[in-house]
Amino acid sequence: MSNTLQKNLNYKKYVIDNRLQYFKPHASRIEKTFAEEISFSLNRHCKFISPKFFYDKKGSDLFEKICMLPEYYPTKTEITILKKLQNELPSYLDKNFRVVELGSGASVKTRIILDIFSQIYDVVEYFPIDISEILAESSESLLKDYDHLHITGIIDTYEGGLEFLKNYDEKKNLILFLGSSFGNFSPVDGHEFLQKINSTMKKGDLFLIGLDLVKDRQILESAYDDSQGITAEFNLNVLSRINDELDADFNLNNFSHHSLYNEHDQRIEMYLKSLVNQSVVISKSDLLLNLEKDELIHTEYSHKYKLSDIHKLLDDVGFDIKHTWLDDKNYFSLTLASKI
Ligand code: AVI
Repeated sequence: MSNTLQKNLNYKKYVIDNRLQYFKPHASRIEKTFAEEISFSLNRHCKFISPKFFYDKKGSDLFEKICMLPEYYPTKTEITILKKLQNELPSYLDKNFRVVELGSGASVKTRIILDIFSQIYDVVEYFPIDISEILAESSESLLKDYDHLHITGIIDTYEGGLEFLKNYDEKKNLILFLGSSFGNFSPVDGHEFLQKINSTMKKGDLFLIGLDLVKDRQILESAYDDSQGITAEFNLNVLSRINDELDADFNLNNFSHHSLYNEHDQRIEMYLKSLVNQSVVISKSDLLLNLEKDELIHTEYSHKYKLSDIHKLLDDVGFDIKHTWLDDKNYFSLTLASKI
């Protein structure tokens, strides 16, 4: 294991036991605070709230519920494809791979990959990268179930974690980016992020990305506006979070969940719609927000792809596509790629 001076300077290492260690940046990087980002994004003509703010504890729990909804096909479908990989992925792996996951999982999906690795290797190494301390919780639950698992958690942004991984050692990495989380980036940010992943990879490393596919409007729209109203609750929860953390007075009854499929841009768009003319104070952002009846606050894009889009996205940043797996209905895709 390399321990370059730079790594020692930037990260503090926490060794829990011989199977579990974490790296955490020493000082938080100079990033805009939640209050500053909200002040910027709601103080403009086209108001928006970044989807990264959905995931406080309540938002993360609601997202888990969404994944189990009958209308929300992506999680279930990706799991069926991952199960198919049980026979096929090993042929792409040689003796020396570890699993790196962007977003930490103790979920079914991570476990399917760890099961595959457990068949091939005596010791399985797993590097989850996640900004949230949930990483610690999920790591412990995995260690209970996998005797030969060793976890190195990187509690940092994806970009920070990828930088950490770069030149870490000679062992090959299989980098997972599942769940079509990539679809929540804008096209420009997504391209930059793929470049970052590609530049982190050594020759021989592999990248497995899960992406949602273009399909019938009605299937897409009901996945993002379910009959139990969980997606609506998830969307509105970001306003509760702003109330709690930024000392604001959003009245949630004055907003509704609004989502639609924009066929031209191949994406679900989610908004919070103001139901009345209203003013909201966000104290910690120093903002008095005036909203007109029917005005929209944009909260999320969820892009959907054609296979040709996926190939272009990956080609453009210098990936060599090894294989794309689909489910029987062609709802979702998993693509394995290496660095050229
Ligand atoms: C996390 N991300 C991939 C989800 C999606 O489908 O875009 C977030 C989500 N938003 C509403 N439902 C699920």
